[in-house]
Amino acid sequence: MAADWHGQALMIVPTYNEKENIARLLGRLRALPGDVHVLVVDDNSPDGTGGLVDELAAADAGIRVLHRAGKLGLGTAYKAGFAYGLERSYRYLCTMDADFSHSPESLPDLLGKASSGYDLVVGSRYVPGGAVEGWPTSRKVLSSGANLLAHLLLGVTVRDCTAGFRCYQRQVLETIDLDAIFSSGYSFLMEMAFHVQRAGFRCGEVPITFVNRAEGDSKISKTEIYKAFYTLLRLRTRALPWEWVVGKMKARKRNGVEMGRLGD
Ligand SMILES: Nc1nc2c(ncn2[C@@H]2O[C@H](COP(=O)(O)OP(=O)(O)O)[C@@H](O)[C@H]2O)c(=O)[nH]1
Ligand SMILES: [Mg+2]
Repeated sequence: MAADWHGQALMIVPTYNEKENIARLLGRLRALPGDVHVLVVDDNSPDGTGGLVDELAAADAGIRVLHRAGKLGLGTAYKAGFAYGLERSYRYLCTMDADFSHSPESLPDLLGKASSGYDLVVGSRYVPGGAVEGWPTSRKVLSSGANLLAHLLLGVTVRDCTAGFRCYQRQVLETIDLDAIFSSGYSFLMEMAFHVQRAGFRCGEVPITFVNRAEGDSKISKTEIYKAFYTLLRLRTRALPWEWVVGKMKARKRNGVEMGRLGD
């Protein structure tokens, strides 16, 4: 019997220089049961990833590509993909990396859990049965540290809230104000997990084995790491430090005006 997600899922794959991976990834995604459609969001990759996907899309209506002018960040790539999926009738909007760190064959597990009543399902390294292979210790510490802080500072219950292997039910993305998500890069993932939980949606995880990429280079930079910690702080205080200062100044001005009026 066909699972109830069959024919209703879109996989969004952001790419920046993934020429060595993308054709094989698309092949494996399109070989899955349930006719999962794939949208590649390419930021004008200098290695020609976008052009390669154009060729594959010409031969398969289940593959589409969104070309953006330049490297605009992972978070905004997800947002562009969500907008595409929401304009169409997809019920499940999924995301994954292009580099095989996320196994395409685990996707039916995520979709199965989502269709059993979870609004957001994360392919997780940090639940029993999950694992990380091939990462240096520094990267492991960073990832665990970010997750621990998200848990302690923000109360995020998803154990792997920095993971990009996800399945959202469409109502989540219709409800969350995506324009209000501040992060444009990797921190987007943490910020989304926070907002989805806060909006009262049911979040679940399925264990995956995350395998470090064999081809191409990671695009995460030191700046993205600083931004992640900044995002934690920002969400904790509910405002950027300068937003807080501006807010105080505005409040003082308002009070001043009111006191002035009282004195009239
Ligand atoms: N469109 C787009 N994709 C990006 C950008 N930065 C990273 N990616 C893609 O996002 C995914 C995750 O990036 P990756 O380098 O694998 O990060 P890591 O797994 O954290 O080391 C990959 O598919 C990248 O090609 C970006 O600025 N724009
Ligand atoms: Mg990766």
